[in-house]
Amino acid sequence: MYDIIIDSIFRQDVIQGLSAPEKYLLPKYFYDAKGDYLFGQIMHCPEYYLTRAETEILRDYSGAILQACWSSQNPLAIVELGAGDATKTRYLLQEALRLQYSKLYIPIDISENIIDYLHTSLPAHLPGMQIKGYCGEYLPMLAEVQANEPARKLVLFLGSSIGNLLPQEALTFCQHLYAYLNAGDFVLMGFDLKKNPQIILNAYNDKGGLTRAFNLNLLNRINQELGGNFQPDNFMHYPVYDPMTGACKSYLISTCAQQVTLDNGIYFDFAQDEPIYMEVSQKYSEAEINQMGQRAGFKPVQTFLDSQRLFADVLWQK
Ligand code: AVJ
Repeated sequence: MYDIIIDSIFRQDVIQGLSAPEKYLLPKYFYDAKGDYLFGQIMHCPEYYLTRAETEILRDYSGAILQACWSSQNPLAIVELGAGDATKTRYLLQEALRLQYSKLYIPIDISENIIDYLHTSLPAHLPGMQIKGYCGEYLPMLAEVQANEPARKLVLFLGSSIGNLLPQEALTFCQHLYAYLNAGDFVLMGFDLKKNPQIILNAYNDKGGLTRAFNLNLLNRINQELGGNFQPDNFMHYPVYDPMTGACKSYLISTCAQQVTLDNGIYFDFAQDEPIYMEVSQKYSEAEINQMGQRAGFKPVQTFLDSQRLFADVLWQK
């Protein structure tokens, strides 16, 4: 009879990426259990300034952000795309409770683990806040939230997650986001700013080797889940930053000619010094951010910067 082989999306994406003339892997696959752990370590390492800068913004300006969204008409639901452990968001949610501006938090995350974790861990920190997690891809889940929850929305997209898209793709994402929202809804989006290029490069090349391990972990994940035989030691972590375009790109470079196979017999040949494009972490100027918001149709409300002007949380309204 027939062998019915149902490939996982992960397998399909890996095969597609490693068969392409310019090899690539998708950064969303960094985040297995080990990847989540390593990213948590990266967020605390001395070179990775992004998390500290945005935490400062939310700690200092949550009140101002919420005041700018205030309306007497109807209550606000706070929706978050890619909630993670919501450490930074807690400042905003606690302030929203204190001001009685919102008592509904809707985290959207691709990880079931994250959603379960938020449902169990958050209530103790946020008495009176209702938490309704949605598990899935950002925009389909946002459509579902829009169908189920009539409240006005403040949609959070923090941490420079938008940076994993190239500027053109980011604009398209913002246009889609705009289309899914109702007139009057708000978006608070986190952008990493262009700055001294060495500071940026160091953030993706930490001395402790966490970012290196984070990238190599995706090869380990392919070994574990797809029966691959990658030898991570045969790949070199190589981040580059282009101060003109603002693109910080990470590559893994094959240090020798080698072949890697998956458990289904599919194989990939690597030439010596051939790169795998792993991730872009795009940086923006304030002017570029404003232009993107406007092109997507949003009205700029206010920009919030940390004291060192490393990072921007930008509030837009539809
Ligand atoms: C989670 C996409 C914001 O690009 O800065 C950190 C991921 N990669 N170090 C970023 C990441 C390497 C991070 N984002």
